[in-house]
Amino acid sequence: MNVEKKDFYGPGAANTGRRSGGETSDKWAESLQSVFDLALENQGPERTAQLLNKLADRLRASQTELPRGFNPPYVNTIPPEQQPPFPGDWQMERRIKSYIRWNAMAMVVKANSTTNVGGHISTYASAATLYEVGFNHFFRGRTENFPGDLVYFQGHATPGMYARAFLEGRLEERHLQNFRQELAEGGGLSSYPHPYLMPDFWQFPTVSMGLGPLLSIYQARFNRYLQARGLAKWTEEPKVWCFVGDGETDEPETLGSLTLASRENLDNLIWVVNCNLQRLDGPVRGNGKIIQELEAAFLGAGWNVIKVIWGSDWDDLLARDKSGLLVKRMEEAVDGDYQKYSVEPGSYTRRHFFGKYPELLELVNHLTDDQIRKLQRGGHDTRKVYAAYQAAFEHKGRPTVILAKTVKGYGLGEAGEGRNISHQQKKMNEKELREFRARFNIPISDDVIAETPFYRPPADSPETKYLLERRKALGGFLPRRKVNPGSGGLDVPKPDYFAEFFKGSNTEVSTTMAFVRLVSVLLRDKSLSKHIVPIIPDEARTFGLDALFKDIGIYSSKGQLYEPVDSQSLLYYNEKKDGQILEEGITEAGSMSSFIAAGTAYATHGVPMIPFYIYYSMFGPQRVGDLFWLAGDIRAKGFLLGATSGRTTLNGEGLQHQDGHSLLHASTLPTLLAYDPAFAYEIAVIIADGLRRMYAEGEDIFYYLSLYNENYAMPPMPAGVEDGILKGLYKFKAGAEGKKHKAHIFGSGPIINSALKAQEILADRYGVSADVWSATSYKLLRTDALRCKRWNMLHPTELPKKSCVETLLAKEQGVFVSVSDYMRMVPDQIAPWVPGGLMTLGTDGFGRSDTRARLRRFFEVDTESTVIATLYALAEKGQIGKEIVAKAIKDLGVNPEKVFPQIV
Ligand SMILES: Cc1ncc(C[n+]2csc(CCOP(=O)(O)OP(=O)(O)O)c2C)c(N)n1
Ligand SMILES: [Mg+2]
Repeated sequence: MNVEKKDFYGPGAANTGRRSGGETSDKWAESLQSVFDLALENQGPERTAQLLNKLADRLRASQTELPRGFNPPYVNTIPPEQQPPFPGDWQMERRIKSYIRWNAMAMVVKANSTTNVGGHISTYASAATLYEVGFNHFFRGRTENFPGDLVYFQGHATPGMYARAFLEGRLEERHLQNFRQELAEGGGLSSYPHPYLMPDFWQFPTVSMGLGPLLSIYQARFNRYLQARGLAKWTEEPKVWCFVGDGETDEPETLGSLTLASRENLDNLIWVVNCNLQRLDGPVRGNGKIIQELEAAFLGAGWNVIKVIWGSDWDDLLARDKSGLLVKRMEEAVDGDYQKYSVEPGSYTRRHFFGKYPELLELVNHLTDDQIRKLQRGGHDTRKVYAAYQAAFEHKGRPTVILAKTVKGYGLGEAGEGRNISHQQKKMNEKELREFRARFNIPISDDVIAETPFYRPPADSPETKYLLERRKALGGFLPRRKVNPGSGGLDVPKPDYFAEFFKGSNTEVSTTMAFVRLVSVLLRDKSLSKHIVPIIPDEARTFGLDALFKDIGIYSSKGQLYEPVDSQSLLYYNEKKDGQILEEGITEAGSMSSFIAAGTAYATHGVPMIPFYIYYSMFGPQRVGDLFWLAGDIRAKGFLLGATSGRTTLNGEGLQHQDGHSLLHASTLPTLLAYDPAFAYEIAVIIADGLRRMYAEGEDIFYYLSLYNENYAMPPMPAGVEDGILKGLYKFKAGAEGKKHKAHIFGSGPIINSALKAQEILADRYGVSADVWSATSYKLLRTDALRCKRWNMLHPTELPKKSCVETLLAKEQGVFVSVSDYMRMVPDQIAPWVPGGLMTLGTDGFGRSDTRARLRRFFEVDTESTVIATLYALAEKGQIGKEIVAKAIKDLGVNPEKVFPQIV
């Protein structure tokens, strides 16, 4: 063809219509079409697709933009001829599934007949086949040499998981009766997957949407990391399965890390997106098609995509549709239409779906309306789902997503099948129950049906035998969480191992530097070293962790395929296949997910791992608080290090970086021990004890430490303060003797230096002896005080218990002041138990970029403000005159009319 290339293919050619319109173009189209048909006939579809791709490459080479958004057709990815034979007993599995459906529904209906504790019927109803094919054929349980496949169940599908465990004999009727009534006598079943509440059952919390999918990616990658470091205890690699709602994919966390999974070739990861086309309020994409949208996103991200849209009943129709009109109609209809078809009778679908083209009406002429209504969606067809799972299981090189089309509330009929109210449906009347029973053939008699009794086939029934045999063949029950006895029993270093930190140093260092030094010491410990997982979101150089790059390397499944630009330097960027550092790039959510995967390895893999996740403290719970909460639920262990802490210690960075509130967030987390250490030895004492409690004693807790970037000399550890450091408060330096007045200043982090300088001024100029205390944890002090107070309230006639704060301060005279780089509410937590009350200074309000000195004056946490506050506290108690305070304000150069940093 002698075409003037530039002219023909040139930009805008199509728009200008040059050589593209009229008869000529029709002829071109016709001849291309006939070549295409010939290729299809002789070479088959796959080969034709390859040829088309090659041609497209040539077009691309001429710098022509190809049409984008090219989506494969709206049909199953696996054609019927490639479907493997189904290895199970299809009828048997259907009966088992029906019983589970019934019990899952009954559990919710029962719970809501006497209480209003809620529950969901329609999510599991739509997903039953997706789960049952997994349970009967794919999900492998934990055995001696195999940790079990790691399955993230959709949170709202829990009734189905409990109902299955009931059939398996793992749960009894009394458990099901108490679904969502955990505080009932004898206990109950938690609403959703919560390892904290059901530690022998649930492994992964998923109900906060988006977090399960995100975690599953990092879990699959962490499995590879364990393997690369020689710590995995398996002969065959486990799969990570994650069940996701189609509505859930709107959460940015769900799709946010897809490319990590493909980049890392995570073919150990399988997602199943239950595309029931609905979320809570209505359709997910009423005006579009969620499956096509997701397919494009996953394909673009490099995943293997398997669509399971149509059930087997459609195979014949599609085979007979030679013109492609049926596929065209399938693509025209939007999800809102498909939702309607699931609700209306077959006559409606005949008229509105097939009826659009006379040829299609003819295609379904042989079907009754009822048969049309029953044309199944792929996600409800055991054989189609099996084929997809099998292909996903065997796929090599990429993660797989299965996009399965289902009907929300499948089987509920008028009670909520495919309706917009489906998600909230919790009750069913007798008529609806009868219909459900008939549809799924449940052997329950008329006289009891109104009570929605549970149904479990007898132990010697073929169904129970089949179900148990399948689980046995697959290695045991699931979900199941198991902590091997002794998995906490690591040989952790005794506190004296950290002697160098107790000695103090005249060299000025920050607590961050002290921590980095401590980690490098731990990394030299023979027995502990291999368990350590340093995690960092692209801030290693900020915190000085780059010192570890060379020694332990950065984990990379591909090793290092290039010569690093800084290869000549000592701290070069050293990526290794068995690297130990997880350098996550700029993703706090991803880093937290790695923290959680590592911090739960003691349970998921029976290998205790010790994550040290160090990050910009401002981007901790404020940024990814829901993952912090989840870390508690999942019983993750490890250390979170909020570096560059403090609203004034991190100077220069301003409002969005300077953190003065993470410790408040930390106070909301029930199993988190939160510390605000001032000195290197405090860090060593806390981490040594954390290692002991979590990894030797096996406690399911985790730690947060604020770390700062201000350098100062680290003092030696005073004798006998370890207990105080761990409990939250100890006297660091007593005030001068022989002064007229007495005061106590609690200091935390580097701001303790304001207290220490104030101590001198108060003694020298105002006759006040001020003891300086290091307050390492207001959270722990408060919890202890609350525990005592509550006990005293409930045991009013017994000898009252005294909290740690009360005991420590009982004999102290004078006033109490606190100063820290955090909001006042942090120390305020213990105010009710401080004799005479607590005068608090803190950094309430938005940060500013400026020097530390100016910032500390602005927020009133500097030396001068501490002196003034102490004098004022004394004046308030009438121990000194108010004019002394006024004079001090003047003498110390503080402007009493300066702005109040807190806004509202
Ligand atoms: C982060 C978060 N936001 C909101 C909810 C409340 N919620 C629970 S289920 C649901 C709808 C779920 O729709 P979809 O993901 O499509 O799941 P389906 O039940 O349809 O399978 C919503 C909004 C939640 N659990 N988590
Ligand atoms: Mg949905």
